[in-house]
Amino acid sequence: LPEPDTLQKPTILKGEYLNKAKIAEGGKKLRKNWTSTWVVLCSNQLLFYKESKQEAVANLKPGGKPDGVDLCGAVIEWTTEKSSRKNVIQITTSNGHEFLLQADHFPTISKWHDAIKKAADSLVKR
Ligand code: I3P
Repeated sequence: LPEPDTLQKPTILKGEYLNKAKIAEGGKKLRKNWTSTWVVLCSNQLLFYKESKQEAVANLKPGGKPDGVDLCGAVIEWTTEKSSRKNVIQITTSNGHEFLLQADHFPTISKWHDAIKKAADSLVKR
């Protein structure tokens, strides 16, 4: 299967299923809808796929185009206020999109928190 263009950027953290909810778009609040998504971290963006590459291959279809989040200027923080769930991080992009990412397994989400924060911070310092 051909690689989507976005996957040719250096991958920092390989795919993993996380729970995701987009809660605001351009500063406007959205109705929360948690879905499981395959998350891939590249140098300057976070990609959300419907399913992992293995599953796409197994289902004999291309992986599909991911949704991308530009991490330049994004703020990543733990939140206990935006959800009743445990282990939730919030990503606020420079254009006012807000996402929540969550995993029941704390070390899993903690690893993503640190990696996304590091990626975003490195983009700011340039
Ligand atoms: C939402 C749903 C979410 C919940 C959210 C509810 O209801 O139960 O799971 O978020 O809480 O509004 P609905 O399905 O009717 O839209 P959490 O699981 O993150 O708590 P919220 O309104 O406090 O964000």
